[in-house]
Amino acid sequence: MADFESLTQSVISGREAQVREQTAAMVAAGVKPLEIINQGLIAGMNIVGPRFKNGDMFVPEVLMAAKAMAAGIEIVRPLIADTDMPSIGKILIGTVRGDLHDIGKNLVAMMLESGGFTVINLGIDIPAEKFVAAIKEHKPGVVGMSALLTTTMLNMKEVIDLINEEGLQVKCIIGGAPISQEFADEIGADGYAPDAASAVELCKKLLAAS
Ligand code: B12
Repeated sequence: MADFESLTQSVISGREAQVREQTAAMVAAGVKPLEIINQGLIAGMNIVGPRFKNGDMFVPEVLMAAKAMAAGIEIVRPLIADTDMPSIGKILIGTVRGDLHDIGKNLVAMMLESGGFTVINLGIDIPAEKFVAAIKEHKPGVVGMSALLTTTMLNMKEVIDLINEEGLQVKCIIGGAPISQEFADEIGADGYAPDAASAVELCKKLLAAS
């Protein structure tokens, strides 16, 4: 049977088939599902996050690692009752209206999931009304908006304005290549993070403070 260390290594190297095999072998050997997730699968992504942030890993490798981790989680998830799956908070995330870029947003979503958050990923080209409807339905602690174009980043303000108009209690964070802390302050966002690993830290900080 594979040990946690080699499962973690398979996640880091993005070896999806191997992660599947090793996870299934661990399940068959009676290892607890949550231990497989925390000590094997998520442990791998916890190493990938900082490596990506430091420039030691690149986007394609991170996506492969995240995909490999997700393949393992798929095997284990049915064995865990919903209530046992620990979640440290709910995050809603989407790319704003007019913008079709989603690689970075999906990385953020996957990193948040591997960090223990429940993530509702709305997708791309999401108008303010749709963000607001989803906030009412899912009641997240944080809503994350992504934009990669200097034209669509202006649509982030629309979302924040509508959230305020409706009096919804939710922290708003923003990100994407053209976004800065200065812009976040300007449109009244609660936070900005330059990359996926920092986004996880930011969400933890905001939810701890609320
Ligand atoms: C891939 C790509 C595309 C793909 C998108 C595929 C997809 N599924 O996403 C396609 C080909 C579809 C595309 C289309 C276009 N693109 Co384009 N694209 C890119 C490119 C090369 C890479 C973007 C990317 O994925 N980066 C990698 C990810 C990991 O980085 P990231 O998105 O920045 O995300 C990180 C952080 O920003 C942060 N983050 C991201 N989102 C969030 C959200 C939150 C809440 C937080 C906290 C953090 C966070 O964390 C992420 C991980 O670390 C960039 C160039 C570049 N260097 O950025 C151009 C770029 C963004 N595109 C550009 C343009 C102009 C276009 C088009 C208009 C081209 C055209 N003429 O048709 C169209 C627009 C389509 C549309 N309406 O959106 C320009 C934008 C210029 C500008 N300043 O506005 C860029 C900068 C290229 C350039 N130099 O001209 N594009």
